[in-house]
Amino acid sequence: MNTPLLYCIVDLGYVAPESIERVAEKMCAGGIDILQLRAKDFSEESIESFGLRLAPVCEAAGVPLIINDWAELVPAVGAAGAHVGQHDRSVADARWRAGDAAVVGKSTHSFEQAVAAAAEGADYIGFGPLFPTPTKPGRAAIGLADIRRVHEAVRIPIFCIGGVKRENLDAVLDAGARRVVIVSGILQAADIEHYCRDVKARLSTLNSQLST
Ligand code: TZP
Ligand code: MG
Repeated sequence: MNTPLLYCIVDLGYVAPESIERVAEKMCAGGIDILQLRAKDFSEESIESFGLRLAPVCEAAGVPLIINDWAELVPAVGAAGAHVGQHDRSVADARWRAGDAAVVGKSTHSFEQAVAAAAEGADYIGFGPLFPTPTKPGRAAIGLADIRRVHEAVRIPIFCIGGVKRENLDAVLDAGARRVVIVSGILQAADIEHYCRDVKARLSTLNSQLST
């Protein structure tokens, strides 16, 4: 992957089905690097049709499309890859279903899970939730304390996730994060494009300082 920094999710818990392209277009215009389709409680057929609608938007913007949970839909949708959770199928199984060239990411909720996901062959990990979040109800927040340690131990891209907003971004970056996933902060923003552009600019500035 080409140094992705801002990972966004079209989450059907926040976005009405008829609005998914419009929301994805705004995110892409705001400079996001990866887009995930997350549609809990929808049928496989619905998710395939959502994916087929998002694929051309992502393709036009050069943004990889990742399908949450449904690795087997990656070839039909023409998506770039799939994302699995701790209780989903393995990275290898997801890759087998999604295709050899597919990107496979994994959610992790602790230092140990992060190290294990990298050893399992994940292409990237989500690490969190850092803060309590209504997007993942009932999942305990892990806080910021392990972010730096995870970045020292894990060499694949690490996307810090869970309750990250523009307002707390500095605290998350000060704790050692370099990349983030933001869901509700972006989907509930009055101006999605501007919000994404703002967060992306801060991530780009930080990462260019770190690499020089
Ligand atoms: N995995 C860990 S936290 C989370 C997921 C999918 C939700 C992140 O959403 P938000 O709204 O940015 O807290
Ligand atoms: Mg899952």
